[in-house]
Amino acid sequence: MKIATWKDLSKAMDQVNMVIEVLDSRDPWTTRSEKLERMAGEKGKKLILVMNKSDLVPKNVLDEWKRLFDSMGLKSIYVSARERLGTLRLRRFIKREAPELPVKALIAGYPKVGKSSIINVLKGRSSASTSPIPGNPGYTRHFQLYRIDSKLYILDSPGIVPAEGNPLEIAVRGVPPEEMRNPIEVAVKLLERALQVDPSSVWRAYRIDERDPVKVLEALAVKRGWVRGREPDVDEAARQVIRDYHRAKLTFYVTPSDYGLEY
Ligand SMILES: Nc1nc2c(ncn2[C@@H]2O[C@H](COP(=O)(O)OP(=O)(O)OP(=O)(O)O)[C@@H](O)[C@H]2O)c(=O)[nH]1
Ligand SMILES: [Mg+2]
Repeated sequence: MKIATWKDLSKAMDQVNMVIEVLDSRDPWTTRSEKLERMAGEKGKKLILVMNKSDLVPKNVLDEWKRLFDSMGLKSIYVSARERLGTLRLRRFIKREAPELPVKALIAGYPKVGKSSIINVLKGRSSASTSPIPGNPGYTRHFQLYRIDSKLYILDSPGIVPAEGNPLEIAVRGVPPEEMRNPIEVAVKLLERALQVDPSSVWRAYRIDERDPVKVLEALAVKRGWVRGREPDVDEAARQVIRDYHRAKLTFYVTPSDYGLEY
């Protein structure tokens, strides 16, 4: 799977005058990249944060994140590319924050936060290709410039996987589930996180009433009839759990207070 290197990203950033950092609303804090933000700052590029997938999170929680970012002096907005919520507002917001018009903006962020989907809703039709799972056909491999309208151009980019980032997000987004060396380890961490922040998330997704992540994987394998020899195929169940997080079948969200953040 191709991800953007920092060198590529730096070159792309030199060609624009604005950076749109896309975050997953389910966990905007760990899908931020400090390095990306620092690079934008050093290059003197205007930075805005877009929390996408807002359809998966209650509005009061989105407002909390927004207030936190406000208090940090970061300009942010939440949208749902899938449900086309807030997308007209987003277009106006980008233009209002733009240092000049017409503006060329780089859209960047972790894999699968919905960068290409945002371009498509802004354009009003599917131009940039998208995919549900990292590395699946349709994911973004190259930088490509899209004309949204006469005043707005957006440069799409492959996902970034910042070395300093959160290990779970890196593991989940940085490698296609099919290619993971140890999907069980990743799925167990993901399930631990899900059960910690929302104990009912596993039940909602699978109708499995277990609190131990390994038992959840075993139960899922049994339920789906995935066996290897006579043992439940826990590897397959692990990959499924990771895919289900991307597809938002297994879903949970965090709030600023989950990180002890105050504002
Ligand atoms: N629930 C929900 N899903 C979304 C939303 N926006 C995008 N998605 C889904 O998220 C997945 C990833 O979207 P992409 O637009 O391919 O994400 P990307 O950031 O361009 O991904 P890469 O190019 O691989 O870095 C797709 O399956 C989209 O359908 C949204 O607002 N809500
Ligand atoms: Mg993309």
